[in-house]
Amino acid sequence: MAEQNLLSALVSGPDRTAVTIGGESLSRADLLGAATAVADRVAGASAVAVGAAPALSTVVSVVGCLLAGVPAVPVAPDSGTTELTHILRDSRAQLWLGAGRDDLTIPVVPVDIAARSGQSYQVQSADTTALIMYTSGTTGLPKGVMQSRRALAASLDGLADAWDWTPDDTLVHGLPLFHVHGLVLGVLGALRFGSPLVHTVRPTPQAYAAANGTLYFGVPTVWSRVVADESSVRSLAAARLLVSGSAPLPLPVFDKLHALTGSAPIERYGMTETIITVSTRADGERRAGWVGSPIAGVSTRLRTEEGSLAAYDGETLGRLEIGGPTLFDGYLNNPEKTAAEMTDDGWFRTGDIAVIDDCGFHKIVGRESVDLIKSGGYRIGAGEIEHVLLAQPGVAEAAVVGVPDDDLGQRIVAYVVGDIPSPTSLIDVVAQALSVHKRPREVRVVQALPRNAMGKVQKGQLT
Ligand code: MLC
Ligand code: AMP
Repeated sequence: MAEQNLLSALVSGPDRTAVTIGGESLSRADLLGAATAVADRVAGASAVAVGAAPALSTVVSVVGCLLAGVPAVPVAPDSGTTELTHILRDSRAQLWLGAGRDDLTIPVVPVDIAARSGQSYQVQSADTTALIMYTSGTTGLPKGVMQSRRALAASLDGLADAWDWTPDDTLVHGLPLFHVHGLVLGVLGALRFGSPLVHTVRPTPQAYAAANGTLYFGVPTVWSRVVADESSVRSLAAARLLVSGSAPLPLPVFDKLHALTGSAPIERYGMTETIITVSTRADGERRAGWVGSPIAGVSTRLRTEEGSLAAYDGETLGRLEIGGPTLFDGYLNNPEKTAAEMTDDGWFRTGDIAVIDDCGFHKIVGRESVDLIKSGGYRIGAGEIEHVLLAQPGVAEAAVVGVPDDDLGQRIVAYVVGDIPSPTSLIDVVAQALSVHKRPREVRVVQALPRNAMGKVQKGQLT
């Protein structure tokens, strides 16, 4: 079974450099030895949290958990205490892998990337939960998305097929290691297919240009910054594929990448709950604004508001649903929410509005809810931020929205009502309680929030 060897090239390929982060490298044999030493420390735990800094220790930790069959819970390195406490409590993580911090309530296991163990672990079943990845909803605190080894493997294999991803590729990116894009595609994909990974720590145009890769991953904000730096973008012309995902790629950025590198970017679409499901192909059409067709094994369908199937004519809008082996196994401790997002026949309701044309090409048009914001490719729930703001002295009401932004796609703006002497200090409050990328970029104090006759805030009037 393919999925039983989730990290197949790492465990059975010839020894060569596996991962380089910030200039420091581990060969496959050394990564396996160091990760096995982690597995020795965590084996038997029900779940283990990983302080997912952009460092080799994160890769060693996650691989160690996978070897031992222990679900890994990646945590943003700048998670504030409110977010961290919730994730640790909800996941019941028993250990923390990585650098310690003052607000930890569980034992810290330091990760030594120079440690080696030769212990051997049984190949885990495909049903085993590999990762519990926390992601924002429209309201409340982030939910733990349970991802099985089967789901990860199915998505990665579908993408390898679409992109002709082989050991001859050198993968380059600098994305965070606590989300699907950077961790699943960007690390586990490289270890599954045996392409060396160069992680640039930060996804800057200069670092991408210097890395000499063949396959590059970025969110639209990264590509928008790349095309603004002409010398960097021209040096990416030698790459085989530039791949964009996690948010809509603006048409001018697509066009500039095409013009300045000589080839159009690959766009692909996914979610924490479904992994990556739809993509354009290395050998297929690349159409600006469109994300391609379902990868092998994945099915999609569009529902109209009335619940019937929408026409695939490239114009009729519908709610996108996904079926197939890449789906998650539910939200941890939250069967009601899981049931609410699934259809009776086992498809996942993405919350995205899309059109599909008669060739099966998909275009993501927007989201059903204004309360899920995508900023810099990060998914951020308005409710989570409003909750933090409302707990601050003087804040009587709060409404958080995403407004269009050339760099970030959407920029978080908080509207607050109350007696607030220092509105900008509210930005730091959110950065410290949740995480830095969830901070509003702007706080606007207003006399009242626009409400309808029922008293519901009309967020459409704020964006
Ligand atoms: C600023 N900073 C503050 C601060 N204000 N720190 C604390 N408190 C404050 N009030 C500091 C930050 O710490 C940071 O410092 C610096 O300012 C810049 O922070 P930023 O503005 O947040 O970074 P920016 O450069 O704007 O980030 C852009 C970006 C980032 C593209 C690099 O948004 C990013 O990495 N996005 C990727 C998101 C992603 O991977 N999503 C995938 C989800 S999976 P310093 O020193 O650290 O620079 C998914 C599925 C799929 O969607 O389909 O892929
Ligand atoms: P996340 O759970 O963080 O992975 O965010 C998933 C959401 O990101 C999806 O539901 C989409 O709204 C959005 N998304 C991902 N990829 C794309 C893309 N290529 N184009 C448009 N939106 C995307």
